[in-house]
Amino acid sequence: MAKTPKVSIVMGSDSDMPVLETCLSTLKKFGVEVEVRVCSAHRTPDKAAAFARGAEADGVDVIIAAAGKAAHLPGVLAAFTVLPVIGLPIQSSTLDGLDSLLSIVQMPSGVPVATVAINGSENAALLAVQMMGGTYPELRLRMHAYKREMAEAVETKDRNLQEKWKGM
Ligand code: RP5
Repeated sequence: MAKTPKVSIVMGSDSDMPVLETCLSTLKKFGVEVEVRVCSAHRTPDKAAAFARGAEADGVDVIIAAAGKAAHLPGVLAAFTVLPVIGLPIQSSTLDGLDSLLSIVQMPSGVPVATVAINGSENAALLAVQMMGGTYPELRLRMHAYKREMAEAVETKDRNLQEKWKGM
């Protein structure tokens, strides 16, 4: 049986889950198999290492790792796997997510983490789909359709605004 595309969404705490709902639903819309895990680089470091080490054998194609504050989870997972890791900085209560963003994006050479915007949940999912497009042709086709629909939606908004303000 052909393998289905699979993404692991890993978050540092279940308090991150509200941000990840969009990520989850976007991946589901593309027909991607998703597993959702809580795993902390600081509170459960051994689990984080074991998860990342086993992800490839578990059939995971891409890992999306979300974390806030001193957000080391994406980098730690990337250290233990050759799978692509997308880092999703969570907006924190004290520094507005700038702490999370910088903790995730400033990886040293040799261990990349593809970082999306603070709370950029949808883009994390779309980037994962695009990364898997070379392996799964149906995902690439769906991404083409997604881009067309997005452009059509903008054109509809443009027409509606022109109509509304005509002659004013
Ligand atoms: C990080 O610390 C988590 O990713 C979360 O964003 C933040 C706060 O975690 P909780 O104290 O809410 O569990 O590890």
